[in-house]
Amino acid sequence: MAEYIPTPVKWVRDQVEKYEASGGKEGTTLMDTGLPCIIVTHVGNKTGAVRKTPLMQVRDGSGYVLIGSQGGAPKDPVWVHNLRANPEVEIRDHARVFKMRAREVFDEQERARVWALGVAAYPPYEDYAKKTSRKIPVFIAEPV
Ligand code: F42
Repeated sequence: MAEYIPTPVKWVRDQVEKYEASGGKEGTTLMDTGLPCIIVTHVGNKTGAVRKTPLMQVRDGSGYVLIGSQGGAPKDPVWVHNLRANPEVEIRDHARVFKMRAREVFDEQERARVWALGVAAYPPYEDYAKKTSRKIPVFIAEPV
């Protein structure tokens, strides 16, 4: 198994540690919003290292919608590059861990459908989309 390299962003790294150490009982929401998160484990496209990224929990049937918003920043989060290169991911949703495959959504109709799921789960996604000219990448992770 490749080595895990934590994100340099402390509050995010701390959330991953709390979420995993508690077996999905703690650290499962975005700060004090009470909104649920998942942890996506993926492989760095440059280092080959194990990377772990908390994202909002956006259910789509037995799958999940992964939204590369990063708060509406001008650039895509780099986990997007990892998923494009290595689509095999693990998703931890509270106590359960699933092996999944992430596929980027390009079809406009499908994108509209899953974007609506995202905004319903986490309304600020809409504000983030307005804050940036980049097209926020959207993936669907489906059970393998
Ligand atoms: N981010 C979102 O985009 N969407 C969400 O819904 C979301 C929810 C959320 C909930 C809780 C929480 O704690 C954080 C949340 N975030 C959300 C933030 C998310 O977890 C990430 O921190 C954020 O999206 C930025 O992702 P990032 O992959 O750009 O992380 C950076 C800060 C990072 O870790 N960079 C590393 C570094 O050393 O600078 C490198 C990481 C990496 O993957 N490197 C690759 C490698 O090969 O190892 C190379 C990547 C490349 O191609 O350059």
